[in-house]
Amino acid sequence: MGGRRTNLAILGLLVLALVTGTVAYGLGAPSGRAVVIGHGMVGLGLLVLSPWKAALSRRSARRRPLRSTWPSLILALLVIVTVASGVAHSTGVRRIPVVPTAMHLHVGAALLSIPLGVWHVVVRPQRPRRSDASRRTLVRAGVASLVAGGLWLGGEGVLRAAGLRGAKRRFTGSHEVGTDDPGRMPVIQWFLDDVQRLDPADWELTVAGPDPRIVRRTLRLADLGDAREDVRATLDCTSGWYATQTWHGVPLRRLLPAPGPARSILVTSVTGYARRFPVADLDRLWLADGYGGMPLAQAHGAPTRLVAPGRRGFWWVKWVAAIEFDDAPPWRQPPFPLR
Ligand SMILES: Nc1nc2c(c(=O)[nH]1)N[C@H]1C(S)=C(S)[C@@H](COP(=O)(O)O)O[C@H]1N2
Ligand SMILES: [Mo]
Repeated sequence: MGGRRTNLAILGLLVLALVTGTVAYGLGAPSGRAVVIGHGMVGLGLLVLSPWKAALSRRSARRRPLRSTWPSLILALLVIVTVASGVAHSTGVRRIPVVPTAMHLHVGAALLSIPLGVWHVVVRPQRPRRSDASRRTLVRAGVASLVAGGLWLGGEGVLRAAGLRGAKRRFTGSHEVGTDDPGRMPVIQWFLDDVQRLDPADWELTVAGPDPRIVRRTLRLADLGDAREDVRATLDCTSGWYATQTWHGVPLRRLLPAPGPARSILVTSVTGYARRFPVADLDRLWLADGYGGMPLAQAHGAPTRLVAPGRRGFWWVKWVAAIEFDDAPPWRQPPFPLR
């Protein structure tokens, strides 16, 4: 394979990896399984091309002084770490030295590689040629996809044959930890939030209707009373684990007045961490104060947290302080929390 084509193929795979990885990160429903599988195939595709790319890089590095090649070396290292930690995660490795989980390393190295990758494309451009858009390229891409798909299936077979934890990962790629055993469930802060230790006796929830001037109420824990029901739901964190629990909570539909013209529901934590949901989710969200027959632990959101089946963990706001109807559309928020 020519050097130019190899480089373009690598670039294409890196872009695909970022897109599928980002989508997979937000994914909560099994219908998106193909994206996660595609993400794995792209990673394996990079592995397959790596010997060709390594030869090209060695040649290029020999022609240039070290001061102009070190950013490329760091980029190569970051991509290698990203693929290796992705493979490690898939096999079932969770803990590795220094970083909290293999998934943290995977995402961290990938994010760091973006600015270097952009720089690399700018200073070492590879122009596609008109002749690249040929049937031959299409056939090659098809063969490459088949090879990557075969490798992916082979890899899954190996995980199964070796009885590795990775064989049982969920459609999101997450591993089971602490199902029906909340004490074993990890405690995860998205980014910068601190674990809160709140006194249930003092807890107050602000509930505001479509027009806060008309409906604004304060609820206390005792008010949840008999409206609680059991919900079997899976908390699936983007750091690569999931746990299914029987949660005890009140459906938001029963806590909130009719949505009226509101377009979204804003759920805010005492810490300021917040997520905005479409009003259609009123029937799919619960305010929970317990799981498995016991009250929530403080670190898991006591006195109350949101239970959002079918949504990734970062939607499950802990230490809920306010639930408000709002005119803003549900998409008016960063796709992932920023704090
Ligand atoms: N207030 C607040 N709620 C939060 C978070 C946070 O950082 N702050 N992290 C979210 C993330 S990323 C996950 S995976 C779940 C983890 O819940 P757990 O700590 O009970 O396992 O809480 C979510 N709710
Ligand atoms: Mo998470």
